[in-house]
Amino acid sequence: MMPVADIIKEISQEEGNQVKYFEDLLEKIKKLNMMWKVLLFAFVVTTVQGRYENVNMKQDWWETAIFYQIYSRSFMDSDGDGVGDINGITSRLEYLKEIGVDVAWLSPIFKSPMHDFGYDVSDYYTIQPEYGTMEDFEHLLRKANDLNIRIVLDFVPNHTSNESEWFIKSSNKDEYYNDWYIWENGYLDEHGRRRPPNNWVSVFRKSAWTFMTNRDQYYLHQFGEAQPDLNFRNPVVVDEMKNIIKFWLEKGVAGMRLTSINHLFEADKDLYGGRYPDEPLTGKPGLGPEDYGYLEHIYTKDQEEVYDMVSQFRDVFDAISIRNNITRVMMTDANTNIKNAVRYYGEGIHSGAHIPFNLALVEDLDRDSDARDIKYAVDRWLTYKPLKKQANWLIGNHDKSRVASRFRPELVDAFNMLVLLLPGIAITYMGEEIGMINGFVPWSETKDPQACNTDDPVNFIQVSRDPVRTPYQWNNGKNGGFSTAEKTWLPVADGYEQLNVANQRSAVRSHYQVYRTLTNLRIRPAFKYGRYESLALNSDVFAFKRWYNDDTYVIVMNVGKTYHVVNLTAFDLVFGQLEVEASSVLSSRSYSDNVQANYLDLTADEALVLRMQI
Ligand SMILES: *[C@@H]1O[C@H](CO)[C@@H](O)[C@H](O)[C@H]1NC(C)=O
Ligand SMILES: *[C@@H]1O[C@H](CO)[C@@H](O)[C@H](O)[C@H]1NC(C)=O
Ligand SMILES: CC(=O)N[C@H]1CO[C@H](CO)[C@@H](O)[C@@H]1O
Repeated sequence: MMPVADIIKEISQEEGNQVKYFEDLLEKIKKLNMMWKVLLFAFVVTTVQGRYENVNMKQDWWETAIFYQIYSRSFMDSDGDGVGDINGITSRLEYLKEIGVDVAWLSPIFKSPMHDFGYDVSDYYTIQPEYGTMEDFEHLLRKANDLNIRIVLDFVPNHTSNESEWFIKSSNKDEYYNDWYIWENGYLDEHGRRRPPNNWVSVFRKSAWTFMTNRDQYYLHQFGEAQPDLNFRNPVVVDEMKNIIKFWLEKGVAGMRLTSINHLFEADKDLYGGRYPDEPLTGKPGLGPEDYGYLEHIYTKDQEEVYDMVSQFRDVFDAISIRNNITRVMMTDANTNIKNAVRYYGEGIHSGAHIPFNLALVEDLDRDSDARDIKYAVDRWLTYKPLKKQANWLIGNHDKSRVASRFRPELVDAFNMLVLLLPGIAITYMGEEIGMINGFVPWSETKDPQACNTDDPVNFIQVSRDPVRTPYQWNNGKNGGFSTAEKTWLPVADGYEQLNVANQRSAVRSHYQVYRTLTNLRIRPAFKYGRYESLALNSDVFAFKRWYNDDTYVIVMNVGKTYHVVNLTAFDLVFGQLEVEASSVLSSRSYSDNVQANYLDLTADEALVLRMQI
């Protein structure tokens, strides 16, 4: 048995932050007699707590930051052409500061013919002229820096635009660019007609292969026809992608988000006799050979090579972070299953992204989800996530129906509480802080290629992403204050006269006010470093606890449509009175009201942030 004095000495000398080390010690202490046990236990716990503080205080800038996604085309138009632009964003940076955002992440601003609104890049080193110039962008960076807001850029590595010089040269068999894309001959059917190489379907519907007459070959495009896939098995392409990352990081952006990362590679055709294999059918009812869901995407998504590529990209971020003595964050976006999703954190010899997007709240929840589904979605992600990595939360983006429309407007505050108060990084899609709703964009004005590709003036609405991209609603003036143009690129959503920032800013209770309260709360240690525990108190009421030392909060939300009385003492160490820190807009409770832990009545849709009184 280890002498007590030695144990104390060892604890005192321990320099690192290995909590495991203390756990081992606690094991040893268990074997001592009772009195020593009690004394030593108290000593170890106090010391460990101190160490936790030290460890936690070392958080890097991004680890609990709030990221705000700006759909660049729709945020603010400075020159009256009906399209959002960079100077428009610059002019609204104070607003981001006001609501407590740390990072503005911009949807693509690179030169693009806009077939997919910037997700089809024709030149990665140039700003889209419609959005401004490089000088405008540098001005944005300077002003953001003055306000201590960081800028992150979207980067689309999977494909370029079909109007990029690289693609045009490749389609002309230019020697250097010849192998930059995926070119195939296709085959002749029994009638002697030229057919695509296989059955692969684009994410936006229809064959993933398009014929180019000048090259007399098909090119692969996993997304739209205007988005030819780059060939990541060509090392020259990989080098160029790294150069692009370096270029923007050196210019001073705080990070980049790599989109659709799991599409970078297709199966290696050499392993299949030189021909890309057909993908098997899913057998899902109601789908035809032109629908993306018709096939099981085992050869076009989530290929093993992707994880090594991510690791190579991360090395570029790390090299520049070290050189500039500040972390440049790598974010990745992959729509995939949870086991693949968490692989983007890195594993074994492969380093991963700082922030691999967590789509759980977006993909796993819908209008029918109840408190148990929310708990399950949150806890499931936390369970799969590597223990020591930071979680991240988002509930919407430029591809997904808005919270107010996907769930209901009354739940906007509850979902903002989730995103902002769960442990880790929070990501808000612009407009969610004021509870914007999907706009209505008729077929005649539809722009989204995913919707246009349906060729269906009735059902296009089910896949159209235009409704979540309508202009930001600043005030009740012309075009919601977004633009002075006669016509904006997408119509402003109905109801902007009431639902806008100016109105909500002057109201005593509004989504905007709740959002600001939440971003202020986030600064407290319980939310920055604190631990997390959750309960579905019944099928309608979800609650979670965050605490740090003695400071304990309970966030409780009734996502059902009926009144409930709940007992929060179901949580360990929650009792007595709690004080209201924040409440959803329609709640009758306001700041500093008291509630009883063992008897809390909640109206439908009511959501509260409560702090335990001691
Ligand atoms: C690029 O693709 C779009 C959409 O299919 C098409 O309209 C356009 O003509 C193409 N441009 C070139 C240069 O091939
Ligand atoms: C790097 O930055 C940190 C603060 O972020 C500072 O304390 C340190 O001195 C810097 N190191 C160098 C070499 O500039
Ligand atoms: C969430 C996200 O970034 N979605 C984008 C993925 O990539 C396609 C094609 O580039 C875009 O259309 C999506 O908007």
